[in-house]
Amino acid sequence: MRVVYSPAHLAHDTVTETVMGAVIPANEVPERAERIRSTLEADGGFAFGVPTEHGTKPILAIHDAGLLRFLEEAWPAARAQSIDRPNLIADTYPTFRMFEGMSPEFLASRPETSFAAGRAGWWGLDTANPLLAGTYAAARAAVDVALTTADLVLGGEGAAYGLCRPPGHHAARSMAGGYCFLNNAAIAAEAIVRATGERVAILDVDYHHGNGTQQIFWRRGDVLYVSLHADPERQYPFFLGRADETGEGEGSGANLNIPLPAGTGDVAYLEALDRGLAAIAETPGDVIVVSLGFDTYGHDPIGDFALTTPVYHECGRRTAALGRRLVILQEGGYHRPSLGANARAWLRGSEGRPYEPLPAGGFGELGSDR
Ligand code: Q9C
Ligand code: ZN
Repeated sequence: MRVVYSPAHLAHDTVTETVMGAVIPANEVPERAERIRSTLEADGGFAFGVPTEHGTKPILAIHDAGLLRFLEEAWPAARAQSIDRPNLIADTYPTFRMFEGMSPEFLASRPETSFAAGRAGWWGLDTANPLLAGTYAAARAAVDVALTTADLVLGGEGAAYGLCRPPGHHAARSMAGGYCFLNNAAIAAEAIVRATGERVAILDVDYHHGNGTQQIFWRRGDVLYVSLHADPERQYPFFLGRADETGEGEGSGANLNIPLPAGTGDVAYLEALDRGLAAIAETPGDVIVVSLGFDTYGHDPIGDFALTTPVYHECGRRTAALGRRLVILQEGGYHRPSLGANARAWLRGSEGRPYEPLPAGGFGELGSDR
């Protein structure tokens, strides 16, 4: 399988994040992508390539120009305003309640403010999108990775994998959040729709609901969004991801959320996956964009599912069994020692290659027997 990877992600070198106000070591770190890269390289069955530059046009087909401008300007602006910190994280966000009773027209006329910390709140959902010197270049490179992966599939590959970092599915049209800045999968899906004129399905198997992807395609009938995720009753992003969110207007019925309980294991997960795959099979189209997360793994530090490494192989196999072409893009997954093994298992399954567990201690696989 062809793999697209860019070292630009290394400069988005996050160090800390906060959980309910407490500072903890960052979960979304460069080591994640490096673990996957080295395991796939050691496997020998993956051919690595670099992304080609696609410019801003495909990004602006999905995102507000103001968000992109903010991401580009934020770090230099923070420096110019003498915000002397290793990274910029907002602490004030314009929740819709701030504007209660004010008209949409009035709201649309509000300026984003010029102070860097205020702008970060204006364009952000939460504190989990730290801006650093290398963040903008990394986010742009992740988009190029996604678009190059889509190009490979449009060019005839049955499946290709984009090792995107930072991830993308929490980023909405005008909002970054949840470790995400630009929505790699949504940008790729839109590019495929425009190139083929056909419907595209997005299968989101990250542990978290992809609120950004749902928002972007909410009123669109040409992009089906199917997501398996932790029930937002107990998990981020809390305010979207429920089963009764099915799309509106042209997009009515083109959004399927499958929220799952804590402790979800291999058997229940495969049942839910089959439901999602059945919905995709009912919708015309030849390409599936997979938002692939491994925070569903049993040892993930921020998840509460109980999946094992071998089940990722079966998930890849069942997804490929739909007979559609696959643009597979990396999203989350934070148990670093297992990331390579889990990605390798999923991708091998999707190619019809046998699971063949890594030798114990081989490439850091843990829990293959769980
Ligand atoms: N600091 C993805 O998996 N909440 N994003 C973290 C703890 C945000 C996860 C709170 C989790 C975002 C792509
Ligand atoms: Zn996630």
